[in-house]
Amino acid sequence: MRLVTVGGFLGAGKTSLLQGLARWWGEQGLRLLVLENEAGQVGLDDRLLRDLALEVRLLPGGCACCDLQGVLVDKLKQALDEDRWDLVLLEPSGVASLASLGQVLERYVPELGQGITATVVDASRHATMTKALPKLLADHLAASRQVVLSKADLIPAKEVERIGNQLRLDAPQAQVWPADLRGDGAYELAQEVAPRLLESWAAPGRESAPAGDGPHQAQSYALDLPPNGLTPQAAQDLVRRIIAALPAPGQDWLGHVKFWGSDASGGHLLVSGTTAQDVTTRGGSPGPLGGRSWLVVISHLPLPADLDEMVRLLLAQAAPGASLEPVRSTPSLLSLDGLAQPSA
Ligand SMILES: Nc1nc2c(ncn2[C@@H]2O[C@H](COP(=O)(O)OP(=O)(O)OP(=O)(O)O)[C@@H](O)[C@H]2O)c(=O)[nH]1
Ligand SMILES: [Mg+2]
Repeated sequence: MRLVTVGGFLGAGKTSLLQGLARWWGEQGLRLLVLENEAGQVGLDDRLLRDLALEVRLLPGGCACCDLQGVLVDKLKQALDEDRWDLVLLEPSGVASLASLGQVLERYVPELGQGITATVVDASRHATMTKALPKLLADHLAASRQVVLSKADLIPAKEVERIGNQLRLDAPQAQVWPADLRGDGAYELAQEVAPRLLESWAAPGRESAPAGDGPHQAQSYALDLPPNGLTPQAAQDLVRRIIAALPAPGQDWLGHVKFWGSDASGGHLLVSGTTAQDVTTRGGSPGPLGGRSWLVVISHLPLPADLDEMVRLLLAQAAPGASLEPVRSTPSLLSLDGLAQPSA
């Protein structure tokens, strides 16, 4: 289970973006739980989201990063125990500090790491935010690798461009997406942003990242392993075989293949390699892996058209009974930012 947080100031467009993301991931077959934190006692956004047939749980009457910390932790632990969610989408209140949220997660729900964070910045109120709440804005930007510049329709294009450039300076680790989130806008944006969010799980926003270096192709997979279905050694072999099967293996191929899995006690394992020779395993020495796992293939060369089939075949050999779902059907373009190494 992964946690995706959609941060941003009050009314910036968090729920709008979350709706688009949820629709996109729902169509990919991911099982979604939404946690809606409302500063007010009554939830409205959760009703909006329930209309989309999403399971939504409400954390009303305060802020998840401070006064409702305990409630948030309980809800996340409950979701982990239920063991039926691929993604939990959290919308904190518009005044939540994302840095504080990250600390709460690390301390009380370490299974989730720092989660994945996107931030929505309201273009039409950017000037006001920088004057009135510069620390909150900086907090939101620092935590995120994907920054959505909403309400771009409300101000002149030149102004959108200027703010976008400013945000890229303020948050050099982030990709910035000017958008109109109304109507199908959020859903259309989600097709670009959602896969990148899942790819950035290994590289939290707060870490500085190498500068972008041109387009690369990436393909992510959600795997379902039988209980205890894959030994850590077999996971390492799987990554090695995938790298070896890519079109230009060895020195001519520049890329990264990463596998993430967990064992029955919640221990995590990250296997990654850039050549068949340098495949390494990091994580808390877990036992046999099972359940939801993830695989990401990133390449500077076009990925083979039959990559899905190839990966499915290699997975079937490594873990009979496992299934695999591409997180998006077409390989996406992303910059080298996505390749930042996770900490061990
Ligand atoms: N014109 C325009 N309006 C937008 C855009 N994105 C969101 N809105 C509107 O802005 C208002 C707030 O959007 P929400 O998605 O509810 O914002 P939020 O961040 O979830 O708000 P809170 O949860 O209350 O903090 C709604 O009326 C949206 O329709 C956009 O890109 N352009
Ligand atoms: Mg909202």
